[in-house]
Amino acid sequence: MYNRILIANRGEIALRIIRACRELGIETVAIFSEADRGSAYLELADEAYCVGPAKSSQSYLKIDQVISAAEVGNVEAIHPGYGFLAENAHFNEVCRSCNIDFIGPTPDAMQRLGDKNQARNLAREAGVPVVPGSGDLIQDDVEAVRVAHEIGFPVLIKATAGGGGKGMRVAGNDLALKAGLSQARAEAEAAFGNAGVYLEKYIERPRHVEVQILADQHGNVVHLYERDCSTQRRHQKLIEESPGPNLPEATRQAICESAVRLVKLAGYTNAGTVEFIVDQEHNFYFIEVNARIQVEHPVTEMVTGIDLIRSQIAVAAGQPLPFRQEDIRPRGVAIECRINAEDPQRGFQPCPGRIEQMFVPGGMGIRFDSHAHAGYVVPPYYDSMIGKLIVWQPTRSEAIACMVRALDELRIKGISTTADFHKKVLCHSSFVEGSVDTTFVERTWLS
Ligand code: MV4
Repeated sequence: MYNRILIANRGEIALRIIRACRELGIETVAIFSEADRGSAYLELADEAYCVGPAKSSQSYLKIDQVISAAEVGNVEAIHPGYGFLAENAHFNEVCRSCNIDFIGPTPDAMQRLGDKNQARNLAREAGVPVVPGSGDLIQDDVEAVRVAHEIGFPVLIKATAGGGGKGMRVAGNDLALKAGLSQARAEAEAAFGNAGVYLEKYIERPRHVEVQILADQHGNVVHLYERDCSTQRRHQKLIEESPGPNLPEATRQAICESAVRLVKLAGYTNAGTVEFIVDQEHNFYFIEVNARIQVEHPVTEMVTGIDLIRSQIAVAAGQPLPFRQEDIRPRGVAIECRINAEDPQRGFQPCPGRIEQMFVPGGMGIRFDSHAHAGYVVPPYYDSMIGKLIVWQPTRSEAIACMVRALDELRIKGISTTADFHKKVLCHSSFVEGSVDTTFVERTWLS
């Protein structure tokens, strides 16, 4: 096992990883930008190094600066958390060439699955359902029109280097398809330096269901069941839960087994998520793989009892998974609400600033993963998430009631947060029924 790890991240996930390391007896080296200098959670690390000015492009994203901190800190491994450099195959490669373990998949697996079209082809090969669409990247307008007529409109144009909805265009006819194609290409070229696009049939009102997987370096792959992340706004997840509500048991098993087949074929190791969309008839389709730990990983931890960060570190260090698939039994229901420094009244505009007062909820089944506290100043430079409120209860209705109670108890003064908005969502009949799809928030609150 490692003696010393660098955490190439900030905020709640840096704190989450520091906590796991302390429990494992691993020393930690933290990094921070000038905007995060003096953040209280940095005190929990054994050492902390400044990697540059506030802007992430000049600090948390600077590979040479992060590697320098790792060299000076004399670490054996780097945990990238999520965002920043977490899915950067080049950074992953640089870590390895400096003899530092990257806590995540190999650069090869990361690259293969990071290309959405390649991942889609791999899914097909693994016998995992994909949305009807083009067999490969689209070469020209003529091919696009031919494919669209085969599968039927509306179609969705997707950038192969995309993700989180960037470079996507819906088209309902030939004309819109040709226009959308050049727009999507231009957007993808500008954002990712890769203009490759493919076509899929557009699935109306899908649910977003993703499967957590864990794979060690000895060929063992398990899934940790699914999360439903349909409660989102503009590709920003708001609420996540496990298990997926109203998901037939046979569908759940088929989705989870599909995820494992894909991960095995890809030679993927460490923790990862396989994303699916599920239509109104419970047909499921592979969408993409997230080659990292995700924000919403705690709901899976709560229902499986497995610490995902600890598991990531252990498998990166070469340990075999200490459990088999049949040992993993989901229990109860977990829900997570992302507490963001945003004003839902003003289109979820970010609200950085000083937290004047803060009261954190507690009691049975409640977990609050946050680096924030009274006196903490939310910097304007990074994403606006300041904490994650997670509850666990034996049943879904108890979990909803517990979350509403916890959100009532949570007091954050000085800045606006998404806490009250979550209460409205949780009390809405569609959420209570478990029938929310990815269009629910925008249809219901046009925000
Ligand atoms: C889709 C889709 C409908 N049909 N693909 C959005 C981001 C990327 N992860 C995949 N996405 C979608 N792909 C087809 N063929 C609808 C979405 C989608 C979505 C998916 C998951 C979570 C939220 C979403 C919000 C809008 C659209």
